[in-house]
Amino acid sequence: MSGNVLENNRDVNYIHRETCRICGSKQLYKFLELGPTPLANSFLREDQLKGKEDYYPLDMYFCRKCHLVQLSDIVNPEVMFKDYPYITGTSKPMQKHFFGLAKEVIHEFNIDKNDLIVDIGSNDGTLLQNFSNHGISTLGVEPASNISKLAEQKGISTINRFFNEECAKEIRNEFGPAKAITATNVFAHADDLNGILHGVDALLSDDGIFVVEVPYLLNLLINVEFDTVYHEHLSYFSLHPLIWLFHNYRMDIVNVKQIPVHGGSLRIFIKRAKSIISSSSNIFLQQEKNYNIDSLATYDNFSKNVKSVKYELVELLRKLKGKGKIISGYGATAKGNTLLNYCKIGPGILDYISDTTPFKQGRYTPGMHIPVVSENEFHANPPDYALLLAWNYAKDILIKEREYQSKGGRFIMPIPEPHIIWELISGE
Ligand code: DWN
Repeated sequence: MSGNVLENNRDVNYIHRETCRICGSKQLYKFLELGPTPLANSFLREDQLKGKEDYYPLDMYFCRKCHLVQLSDIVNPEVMFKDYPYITGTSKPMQKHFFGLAKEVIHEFNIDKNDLIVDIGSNDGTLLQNFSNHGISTLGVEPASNISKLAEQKGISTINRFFNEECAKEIRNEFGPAKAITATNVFAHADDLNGILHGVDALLSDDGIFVVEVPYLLNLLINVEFDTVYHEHLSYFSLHPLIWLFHNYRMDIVNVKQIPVHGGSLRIFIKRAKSIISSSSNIFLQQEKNYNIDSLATYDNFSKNVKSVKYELVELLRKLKGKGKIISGYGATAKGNTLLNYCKIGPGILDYISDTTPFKQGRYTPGMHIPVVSENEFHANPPDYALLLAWNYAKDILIKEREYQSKGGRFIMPIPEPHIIWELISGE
Protein backbone atom coordinates (compact mmCIF):
# COMPACT_ATOMS: atom_id res chain seq x y z
CA MET A 1 0.00 0.00 0.00
CA SER A 2 1.63 3.25 -1.09
CA GLY A 3 1.84 5.86 1.63
CA ASN A 4 -1.17 6.28 3.81
CA VAL A 5 -3.81 6.82 1.19
CA LEU A 6 -5.81 3.71 0.33
CA GLU A 7 -5.46 3.22 -3.40
CA ASN A 8 -8.69 2.10 -5.03
CA ASN A 9 -7.68 -1.51 -4.68
CA ARG A 10 -10.45 -4.10 -4.61
CA ASP A 11 -8.15 -6.67 -2.98
CA VAL A 12 -7.50 -4.71 0.19
CA ASN A 13 -10.31 -4.33 2.71
CA TYR A 14 -8.70 -1.84 5.05
CA ILE A 15 -5.48 -0.14 6.06
CA HIS A 16 -4.25 1.44 9.28
CA ARG A 17 -2.69 4.87 8.72
CA GLU A 18 0.03 6.16 11.05
CA THR A 19 -0.32 9.83 10.17
CA CYS A 20 -2.95 12.58 10.48
CA ARG A 21 -4.86 12.98 7.22
CA ILE A 22 -4.63 16.78 7.37
CA CYS A 23 -1.18 17.69 8.71
CA GLY A 24 0.71 14.39 8.34
CA SER A 25 1.77 14.35 11.99
CA LYS A 26 2.39 11.02 13.75
CA GLN A 27 1.34 12.51 17.09
CA LEU A 28 -2.01 10.70 17.15
CA TYR A 29 -3.56 10.05 20.56
CA LYS A 30 -6.04 7.14 20.75
CA PHE A 31 -8.77 8.09 23.24
CA LEU A 32 -11.64 5.69 22.52
CA GLU A 33 -11.85 2.07 21.38
CA LEU A 34 -15.34 1.04 20.23
CA GLY A 35 -14.03 -2.42 19.40
CA PRO A 36 -14.07 -4.44 16.17
CA THR A 37 -17.31 -3.42 14.43
CA PRO A 38 -19.06 -4.38 11.15
CA LEU A 39 -19.84 -1.67 8.57
CA ALA A 40 -22.74 0.42 9.85
CA ASN A 41 -24.72 0.30 6.63
CA SER A 42 -24.12 -3.36 5.76
CA PHE A 43 -27.65 -4.63 6.46
CA LEU A 44 -27.82 -8.40 5.88
CA ARG A 45 -30.27 -10.55 3.95
CA GLU A 46 -31.48 -13.67 5.81
CA ASP A 47 -29.25 -15.94 3.70
CA GLN A 48 -26.21 -13.89 4.77
CA LEU A 49 -26.74 -14.35 8.50
CA LYS A 50 -24.67 -17.51 8.72
CA GLY A 51 -21.97 -16.16 6.40
CA LYS A 52 -18.67 -14.42 7.29
CA GLU A 53 -19.14 -10.85 8.49
CA ASP A 54 -16.19 -8.46 8.28
CA TYR A 55 -15.33 -6.56 11.46
CA TYR A 56 -12.90 -3.64 11.48
CA PRO A 57 -11.25 -1.69 14.33
CA LEU A 58 -13.27 1.39 15.32
CA ASP A 59 -10.93 3.60 17.35
CA MET A 60 -10.90 7.40 17.69
CA TYR A 61 -7.68 9.43 17.55
CA PHE A 62 -6.81 13.08 18.28
CA CYS A 63 -4.00 14.78 16.37
CA ARG A 64 -1.91 16.78 18.84
CA LYS A 65 -0.63 19.01 16.01
CA CYS A 66 -3.69 20.17 14.03
CA HIS A 67 -6.35 18.82 16.47
CA LEU A 68 -8.21 16.77 13.88
CA VAL A 69 -10.26 13.97 15.51
CA GLN A 70 -10.22 11.01 13.19
CA LEU A 71 -10.33 7.27 12.55
CA SER A 72 -7.04 5.75 11.48
CA ASP A 73 -8.43 2.43 10.26
CA ILE A 74 -9.69 3.05 6.75
CA VAL A 75 -12.01 0.57 5.10
CA ASN A 76 -11.68 0.39 1.33
CA PRO A 77 -14.31 2.84 -0.06
CA GLU A 78 -14.93 0.42 -2.92
CA VAL A 79 -16.14 -2.05 -0.25
CA MET A 80 -17.98 0.50 1.89
CA PHE A 81 -19.95 2.39 -0.76
CA LYS A 82 -21.05 -0.42 -3.04
CA ASP A 83 -24.85 -1.00 -2.82
CA TYR A 84 -25.08 1.99 -0.50
CA PRO A 85 -28.48 2.12 1.30
CA TYR A 86 -28.53 5.79 2.35
CA ILE A 87 -30.74 7.68 -0.10
CA THR A 88 -31.09 11.38 0.71
CA GLY A 89 -34.42 11.79 -1.05
CA THR A 90 -36.17 9.28 1.22
CA SER A 91 -35.91 11.70 4.14
CA LYS A 92 -38.41 14.58 4.16
CA PRO A 93 -36.35 16.57 6.73
CA MET A 94 -33.30 16.24 4.47
CA GLN A 95 -35.28 17.33 1.38
CA LYS A 96 -36.30 20.46 3.32
CA HIS A 97 -32.71 20.96 4.49
CA PHE A 98 -31.27 20.84 0.97
CA PHE A 99 -34.01 23.16 -0.35
CA GLY A 100 -32.82 25.72 2.20
CA LEU A 101 -29.14 25.19 1.36
CA ALA A 102 -29.74 25.71 -2.37
CA LYS A 103 -31.77 28.86 -1.73
CA GLU A 104 -29.00 30.29 0.45
CA VAL A 105 -26.23 29.52 -2.07
CA ILE A 106 -28.18 30.97 -5.03
CA HIS A 107 -29.00 34.23 -3.23
CA GLU A 108 -25.79 34.74 -1.24
CA PHE A 109 -23.45 34.12 -4.19
CA ASN A 110 -25.50 35.39 -7.17
CA ILE A 111 -25.57 32.04 -8.95
CA ASP A 112 -27.35 32.28 -12.30
CA LYS A 113 -28.29 30.18 -15.33
CA ASN A 114 -24.84 30.53 -16.88
CA ASP A 115 -23.14 28.99 -13.88
CA LEU A 116 -22.18 25.37 -13.20
CA ILE A 117 -22.71 23.79 -9.79
CA VAL A 118 -20.94 20.53 -8.95
CA ASP A 119 -21.98 18.42 -5.93
CA ILE A 120 -19.39 16.00 -4.53
CA GLY A 121 -21.05 12.85 -3.14
CA SER A 122 -24.29 13.93 -4.81
CA ASN A 123 -26.23 10.80 -3.78
CA ASP A 124 -29.63 10.74 -5.59
CA GLY A 125 -29.40 14.37 -6.73
CA THR A 126 -31.75 15.76 -4.05
CA LEU A 127 -29.60 18.88 -3.51
CA LEU A 128 -28.81 19.47 -7.20
CA GLN A 129 -32.50 19.15 -8.15
CA ASN A 130 -33.11 22.44 -6.30
CA PHE A 131 -30.48 24.22 -8.42
CA SER A 132 -31.64 22.73 -11.72
CA ASN A 133 -35.21 23.82 -10.86
CA HIS A 134 -33.77 27.35 -11.19
CA GLY A 135 -32.36 26.53 -14.64
CA ILE A 136 -28.79 26.35 -13.28
CA SER A 137 -26.42 23.78 -14.86
CA THR A 138 -25.60 21.01 -12.41
CA LEU A 139 -23.33 17.97 -12.28
CA GLY A 140 -23.20 15.28 -9.61
CA VAL A 141 -20.23 13.12 -8.66
CA GLU A 142 -21.36 9.95 -6.84
CA PRO A 143 -19.35 6.72 -6.39
CA ALA A 144 -22.25 4.42 -5.42
CA SER A 145 -23.57 3.17 -8.76
CA ASN A 146 -26.94 2.05 -7.30
CA ILE A 147 -27.50 5.65 -6.18
CA SER A 148 -26.03 7.59 -9.11
CA LYS A 149 -28.55 5.74 -11.31
CA LEU A 150 -31.41 7.21 -9.21
CA ALA A 151 -30.06 10.72 -9.88
CA GLU A 152 -29.78 10.06 -13.62
CA GLN A 153 -33.40 8.79 -13.63
CA LYS A 154 -34.36 12.22 -12.22
CA GLY A 155 -32.45 13.93 -15.04
CA ILE A 156 -29.52 15.00 -12.83
CA SER A 157 -26.30 14.32 -14.79
CA THR A 158 -24.06 12.33 -12.50
CA ILE A 159 -20.52 10.95 -12.88
CA ASN A 160 -20.28 7.57 -11.11
CA ARG A 161 -16.85 7.82 -9.46
CA PHE A 162 -14.97 9.26 -6.49
CA PHE A 163 -14.09 12.96 -6.74
CA ASN A 164 -10.39 13.75 -6.96
CA GLU A 165 -8.02 16.01 -8.91
CA GLU A 166 -8.16 13.88 -12.07
CA CYS A 167 -11.98 13.85 -12.02
CA ALA A 168 -12.01 17.63 -11.42
CA LYS A 169 -9.72 18.34 -14.37
CA GLU A 170 -11.87 16.19 -16.68
CA ILE A 171 -14.99 18.07 -15.54
CA ARG A 172 -13.33 21.46 -16.11
CA ASN A 173 -12.10 20.44 -19.57
CA GLU A 174 -15.60 19.32 -20.58
CA PHE A 175 -17.88 21.78 -18.75
CA GLY A 176 -15.64 24.68 -17.67
CA PRO A 177 -15.05 25.99 -14.13
CA ALA A 178 -17.64 25.57 -11.38
CA LYS A 179 -19.08 28.71 -9.77
CA ALA A 180 -20.06 26.58 -6.74
CA ILE A 181 -18.90 23.23 -5.46
CA THR A 182 -20.90 21.61 -2.66
CA ALA A 183 -19.84 18.75 -0.38
CA THR A 184 -22.46 17.74 2.19
CA ASN A 185 -22.03 14.54 4.26
CA VAL A 186 -19.04 13.56 2.20
CA PHE A 187 -16.10 15.61 3.44
CA ALA A 188 -16.07 13.64 6.68
CA HIS A 189 -16.18 10.41 4.66
CA ALA A 190 -13.00 11.00 2.61
CA ASP A 191 -9.57 9.74 3.63
CA ASP A 192 -7.81 11.71 0.90
CA LEU A 193 -8.88 15.23 1.88
CA ASN A 194 -5.88 16.64 0.02
CA GLY A 195 -7.10 14.85 -3.12
CA ILE A 196 -10.49 16.55 -2.74
CA LEU A 197 -8.90 19.98 -2.15
CA HIS A 198 -6.60 19.56 -5.18
CA GLY A 199 -9.75 18.79 -7.14
CA VAL A 200 -11.65 21.81 -5.79
CA ASP A 201 -8.62 24.02 -6.54
CA ALA A 202 -8.56 22.71 -10.11
CA LEU A 203 -12.31 23.04 -10.75
CA LEU A 204 -13.53 26.11 -8.82
CA SER A 205 -13.73 29.42 -10.70
CA ASP A 206 -11.61 32.32 -9.35
CA ASP A 207 -14.65 33.89 -7.67
CA GLY A 208 -16.29 30.54 -6.90
CA ILE A 209 -17.66 29.28 -3.58
CA PHE A 210 -16.93 25.91 -1.96
CA VAL A 211 -19.66 24.86 0.50
CA VAL A 212 -18.99 22.08 3.00
CA GLU A 213 -21.39 20.58 5.54
CA VAL A 214 -19.94 18.32 8.22
CA PRO A 215 -21.12 17.08 11.62
CA TYR A 216 -19.58 19.35 14.28
CA LEU A 217 -17.16 17.84 16.80
CA LEU A 218 -18.40 20.12 19.60
CA ASN A 219 -21.94 18.69 19.32
CA LEU A 220 -20.50 15.17 19.34
CA LEU A 221 -18.50 15.83 22.50
CA ILE A 222 -21.19 17.77 24.38
CA ASN A 223 -24.06 15.40 23.50
CA VAL A 224 -21.92 12.22 23.68
CA GLU A 225 -22.90 11.36 20.10
CA PHE A 226 -20.49 8.41 19.99
CA ASP A 227 -22.96 6.45 17.83
CA THR A 228 -22.22 8.81 14.92
CA VAL A 229 -18.75 7.24 14.89
CA TYR A 230 -18.60 4.57 12.19
CA HIS A 231 -16.21 3.61 9.40
CA GLU A 232 -17.85 5.90 6.81
CA HIS A 233 -17.09 8.92 9.00
CA LEU A 234 -13.31 9.16 8.96
CA SER A 235 -13.01 12.72 10.35
CA TYR A 236 -14.86 14.57 13.12
CA PHE A 237 -14.28 18.22 12.42
CA SER A 238 -13.80 21.29 14.55
CA LEU A 239 -12.97 24.53 12.77
CA HIS A 240 -9.28 24.70 13.73
CA PRO A 241 -8.01 21.79 11.54
CA LEU A 242 -10.29 22.87 8.67
CA ILE A 243 -8.75 26.36 8.62
CA TRP A 244 -5.34 24.64 8.56
CA LEU A 245 -6.40 22.46 5.61
CA PHE A 246 -7.96 25.23 3.51
CA HIS A 247 -4.98 27.56 4.07
CA ASN A 248 -2.76 24.87 2.47
CA TYR A 249 -4.75 25.53 -0.73
CA ARG A 250 -4.79 29.33 -0.40
CA MET A 251 -8.47 29.25 0.58
CA ASP A 252 -10.22 30.93 3.51
CA ILE A 253 -13.47 30.39 5.38
CA VAL A 254 -15.62 33.44 4.61
CA ASN A 255 -18.58 32.32 6.74
CA VAL A 256 -19.57 29.43 8.99
CA LYS A 257 -22.86 28.66 10.70
CA GLN A 258 -24.24 25.92 12.90
CA ILE A 259 -27.11 23.82 11.48
CA PRO A 260 -29.17 21.16 13.29
CA VAL A 261 -28.86 18.19 10.91
CA HIS A 262 -27.25 14.94 12.02
CA GLY A 263 -26.98 15.91 15.65
CA GLY A 264 -25.48 19.34 14.92
CA SER A 265 -23.33 20.23 11.92
CA LEU A 266 -21.39 23.14 10.42
CA ARG A 267 -22.19 24.79 7.10
CA ILE A 268 -18.90 26.31 5.93
CA PHE A 269 -18.39 28.74 3.02
CA ILE A 270 -14.88 28.81 1.57
CA LYS A 271 -13.41 31.11 -1.13
CA ARG A 272 -9.98 31.58 -2.64
CA ALA A 273 -7.61 33.33 -0.26
CA LYS A 274 -8.73 36.59 1.22
CA SER A 275 -6.19 35.97 4.02
CA ILE A 276 -8.72 37.05 6.60
CA ILE A 277 -10.28 34.96 9.33
CA SER A 278 -14.04 35.65 9.10
CA SER A 279 -15.69 37.00 12.25
CA SER A 280 -17.97 33.95 12.34
CA SER A 281 -14.88 31.69 12.33
CA ASN A 282 -13.50 33.59 15.30
CA ILE A 283 -16.72 32.96 17.25
CA PHE A 284 -16.43 29.21 16.66
CA LEU A 285 -12.69 29.18 17.40
CA GLN A 286 -13.39 30.94 20.72
CA GLN A 287 -16.18 28.41 21.47
CA GLU A 288 -13.74 25.55 20.79
CA LYS A 289 -11.09 27.19 23.00
CA ASN A 290 -13.61 27.56 25.83
CA TYR A 291 -14.38 23.85 25.57
CA ASN A 292 -10.63 22.99 25.69
CA ILE A 293 -10.94 21.17 22.39
CA ASP A 294 -7.13 21.01 22.15
CA SER A 295 -6.70 19.21 25.48
CA LEU A 296 -6.29 15.43 25.84
CA ALA A 297 -8.36 15.59 29.05
CA THR A 298 -11.39 16.63 26.97
CA TYR A 299 -11.21 13.41 25.01
CA ASP A 300 -10.51 11.24 28.04
CA ASN A 301 -13.63 12.77 29.60
CA PHE A 302 -15.62 12.04 26.44
CA SER A 303 -14.48 8.43 26.54
CA LYS A 304 -15.62 8.19 30.18
CA ASN A 305 -19.03 9.62 29.24
CA VAL A 306 -19.39 7.05 26.43
CA LYS A 307 -18.75 4.21 28.85
CA SER A 308 -21.35 5.55 31.27
CA VAL A 309 -23.95 5.87 28.48
CA LYS A 310 -23.32 2.22 27.64
CA TYR A 311 -23.72 1.13 31.29
CA GLU A 312 -26.82 3.28 31.92
CA LEU A 313 -28.56 2.28 28.66
CA VAL A 314 -27.99 -1.46 29.11
CA GLU A 315 -29.14 -1.22 32.76
CA LEU A 316 -32.34 0.62 31.73
CA LEU A 317 -33.18 -1.85 28.95
CA ARG A 318 -32.41 -4.86 31.15
CA LYS A 319 -34.70 -3.46 33.90
CA LEU A 320 -37.57 -3.01 31.42
CA LYS A 321 -37.03 -6.49 29.95
CA GLY A 322 -36.98 -7.86 33.52
CA LYS A 323 -40.49 -6.44 33.92
CA GLY A 324 -41.59 -8.36 30.81
CA LYS A 325 -41.75 -5.25 28.61
CA ILE A 326 -41.53 -5.42 24.81
CA ILE A 327 -38.89 -3.08 23.35
CA SER A 328 -38.17 -2.26 19.69
CA GLY A 329 -35.75 0.04 17.89
CA TYR A 330 -37.07 3.03 15.92
CA GLY A 331 -35.07 3.88 12.79
CA ALA A 332 -32.50 1.40 11.38
CA THR A 333 -29.79 4.03 11.30
CA ALA A 334 -26.08 3.62 10.62
CA LYS A 335 -25.40 5.28 13.98
CA GLY A 336 -27.81 2.86 15.61
CA ASN A 337 -25.57 0.00 14.52
CA THR A 338 -22.55 1.56 16.26
CA LEU A 339 -24.63 1.89 19.43
CA LEU A 340 -26.08 -1.64 19.27
CA ASN A 341 -22.73 -3.30 18.53
CA TYR A 342 -20.80 -1.32 21.16
CA CYS A 343 -23.46 -1.94 23.84
CA LYS A 344 -24.05 -5.51 22.66
CA ILE A 345 -27.80 -4.89 22.38
CA GLY A 346 -29.28 -7.71 20.31
CA PRO A 347 -32.57 -9.47 19.52
CA GLY A 348 -32.76 -10.60 23.16
CA ILE A 349 -33.47 -6.97 24.06
CA LEU A 350 -34.94 -5.40 20.88
CA ASP A 351 -37.57 -7.60 19.20
CA TYR A 352 -37.20 -5.68 15.94
CA ILE A 353 -36.28 -2.28 14.48
CA SER A 354 -38.87 -0.41 12.39
CA ASP A 355 -37.73 1.67 9.43
CA THR A 356 -39.32 3.54 6.51
CA THR A 357 -36.59 2.57 4.02
CA PRO A 358 -37.82 -0.31 1.79
CA PHE A 359 -34.23 -1.46 1.11
CA LYS A 360 -33.65 -2.09 4.84
CA GLN A 361 -36.98 -3.83 5.56
CA GLY A 362 -36.70 -7.62 5.70
CA ARG A 363 -32.97 -7.39 6.35
CA TYR A 364 -30.99 -7.71 9.59
CA THR A 365 -28.68 -5.24 11.30
CA PRO A 366 -24.93 -5.83 10.91
CA GLY A 367 -23.35 -7.60 13.87
CA MET A 368 -26.34 -7.89 16.20
CA HIS A 369 -28.69 -9.34 13.52
CA ILE A 370 -31.87 -7.61 14.71
CA PRO A 371 -34.68 -7.88 12.12
CA VAL A 372 -35.69 -4.65 10.37
CA VAL A 373 -39.42 -4.30 9.69
CA SER A 374 -41.69 -1.65 8.19
CA GLU A 375 -43.38 1.01 10.25
CA ASN A 376 -46.71 -0.81 9.64
CA GLU A 377 -45.35 -3.61 11.86
CA PHE A 378 -44.56 -1.04 14.57
CA HIS A 379 -48.12 0.32 14.41
CA ALA A 380 -49.69 -3.17 14.18
CA ASN A 381 -47.72 -4.57 17.13
CA PRO A 382 -46.70 -1.51 19.13
CA PRO A 383 -44.01 -2.26 21.73
CA ASP A 384 -44.13 -0.92 25.28
CA TYR A 385 -40.93 1.04 24.54
CA ALA A 386 -39.10 2.14 21.38
CA LEU A 387 -35.36 2.91 21.47
CA LEU A 388 -34.93 6.08 19.38
CA LEU A 389 -32.03 5.06 17.11
CA ALA A 390 -32.98 7.93 14.71
CA TRP A 391 -32.70 10.49 17.55
CA ASN A 392 -31.60 13.16 15.07
CA TYR A 393 -35.23 13.24 13.90
CA ALA A 394 -36.65 13.05 17.44
CA LYS A 395 -39.03 16.03 17.07
CA ASP A 396 -40.52 14.80 13.77
CA ILE A 397 -40.89 11.29 15.15
CA LEU A 398 -42.43 12.28 18.51
CA ILE A 399 -45.00 14.41 16.65
CA LYS A 400 -45.70 11.66 14.13
CA GLU A 401 -46.08 9.01 16.85
CA ARG A 402 -48.31 10.99 19.24
CA GLU A 403 -51.02 8.34 19.01
CA TYR A 404 -48.54 5.57 19.99
CA GLN A 405 -47.54 7.62 23.01
CA SER A 406 -51.10 8.62 23.93
CA LYS A 407 -51.88 4.88 24.16
CA GLY A 408 -49.02 4.43 26.61
CA GLY A 409 -46.07 3.71 24.32
CA ARG A 410 -42.86 5.49 25.27
CA PHE A 411 -39.64 6.35 23.45
CA ILE A 412 -36.19 5.92 24.98
CA MET A 413 -33.58 8.56 24.13
CA PRO A 414 -30.11 6.93 24.25
CA ILE A 415 -27.89 10.03 24.51
CA PRO A 416 -26.51 12.15 26.16
CA GLU A 417 -28.05 10.34 29.17
CA PRO A 418 -30.33 7.36 28.48
CA HIS A 419 -33.87 8.21 29.60
CA ILE A 420 -37.53 7.49 28.88
CA ILE A 421 -39.35 10.39 27.17
CA TRP A 422 -42.47 10.80 29.30
CA GLU A 423 -43.88 14.09 28.07
CA LEU A 424 -45.81 14.26 24.77
CA ILE A 425 -44.74 17.20 22.61
CA SER A 426 -47.41 19.27 20.89
CA GLY A 427 -47.76 19.05 17.10
CA GLU A 428 -46.08 21.74 14.99
O1 DWN B 1 -23.42 10.39 6.78
C1 DWN B 1 -24.49 9.77 6.77
C2 DWN B 1 -25.67 10.30 7.45
C3 DWN B 1 -25.85 11.67 6.81
O2 DWN B 1 -26.83 9.57 7.21
C4 DWN B 1 -24.59 8.53 6.08
N1 DWN B 1 -23.25 7.97 6.18
C5 DWN B 1 -25.58 7.54 6.63
C6 DWN B 1 -26.73 8.19 7.28
O3 DWN B 1 -26.67 7.89 8.64
P1 DWN B 1 -27.97 7.34 9.33
O4 DWN B 1 -28.42 6.04 8.74
O5 DWN B 1 -27.77 7.43 10.81
O6 DWN B 1 -28.96 8.44 8.78
P2 DWN B 1 -30.34 8.89 9.12
O7 DWN B 1 -30.79 9.74 8.00
O8 DWN B 1 -30.35 9.47 10.45
O9 DWN B 1 -31.25 7.57 9.13
C7 DWN B 1 -32.58 7.69 9.48
C8 DWN B 1 -33.16 6.30 9.39
O10 DWN B 1 -34.35 6.32 10.16
C9 DWN B 1 -33.52 5.99 7.95
O11 DWN B 1 -33.24 4.64 7.69
C10 DWN B 1 -35.02 6.25 7.93
C11 DWN B 1 -35.45 5.95 9.35
N2 DWN B 1 -36.62 6.73 9.78
C12 DWN B 1 -37.75 6.02 10.14
O12 DWN B 1 -37.76 4.79 10.10
N3 DWN B 1 -38.86 6.73 10.54
C13 DWN B 1 -36.53 8.08 9.82
C14 DWN B 1 -37.64 8.80 10.24
C15 DWN B 1 -37.61 10.31 10.32
C16 DWN B 1 -38.85 8.10 10.61
O13 DWN B 1 -39.87 8.70 10.99
